[in-house]
Amino acid sequence: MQPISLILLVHQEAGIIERAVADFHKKVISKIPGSEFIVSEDGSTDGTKDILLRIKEQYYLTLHMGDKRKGYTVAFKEALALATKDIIFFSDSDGQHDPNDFWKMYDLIGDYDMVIGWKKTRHDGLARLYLSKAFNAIISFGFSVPLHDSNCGFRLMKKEVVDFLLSENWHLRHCIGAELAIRAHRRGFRVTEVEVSHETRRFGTSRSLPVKKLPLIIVHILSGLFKLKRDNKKSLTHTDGNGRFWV
Ligand SMILES: Nc1nc2c(ncn2[C@@H]2O[C@H](COP(=O)(O)OP(=O)(O)OP(=O)(O)O)[C@@H](O)[C@H]2O)c(=O)[nH]1
Ligand SMILES: [Mg+2]
Repeated sequence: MQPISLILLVHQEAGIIERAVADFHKKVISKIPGSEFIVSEDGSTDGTKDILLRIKEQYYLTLHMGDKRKGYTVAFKEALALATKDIIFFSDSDGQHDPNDFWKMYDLIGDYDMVIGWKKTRHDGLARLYLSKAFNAIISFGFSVPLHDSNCGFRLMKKEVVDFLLSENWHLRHCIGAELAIRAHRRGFRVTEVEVSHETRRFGTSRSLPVKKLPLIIVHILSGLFKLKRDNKKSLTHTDGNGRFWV
């Protein structure tokens, strides 16, 4: 078995983080010798930091912590840069995913470079479900990446893809998972999806789409997608140094 780097992103998860770490350790890390367990936390004020420091040695954690909240995308990029193994597994740490689903992905990584979770039966509010459907339709038609859940926070990637992604500038602060899928696909990496289970968030409140900020978030996503599309055109455009170009 090839060892993996398992990454959990954490912000304000005092109610669930110990259970989540124990679960991922028992069901994944302890079964693949030589693997590493990276936890990237920042800005928590609810006791999450103390819990992580207490369980660090018990679960052999590589802790990456910061006092100020960095936001999901920055935290994600920094955590990916810490991974040293050839296969990198990433999951949200809010207890909504089942670590056992990792094995479906691991079975596929010989044939694919990125395996993304598809929360087919999703436990989120109605508004979020519709927004997600619309978003994935845009990704599918606009970028020819026909995934049902392109932004899923549960995925397996080869280090080669991650190294490529880390070398690029990212635009979609609110949907970085989808952007990574698009960039990998565009570069010719093999991207696929696999159905995973999804539980209701039991601890803490849902934070990812605050109603008040929704209009701004949508504008930001659309402008990010536009930039991504433009990058795409640029990368498909060749120039000969004399101002002539072809596509
Ligand atoms: N390190 C770090 N982790 C974060 C940050 N924001 C969110 N996370 C973690 O990223 C994961 C996903 O964030 P969530 O807010 O749960 O996003 P979501 O799953 O789309 O939405 P809800 O579960 O409905 O809130 C969780 O495990 C969070 O703890 C951040 O700024 N820094
Ligand atoms: Mg969540």
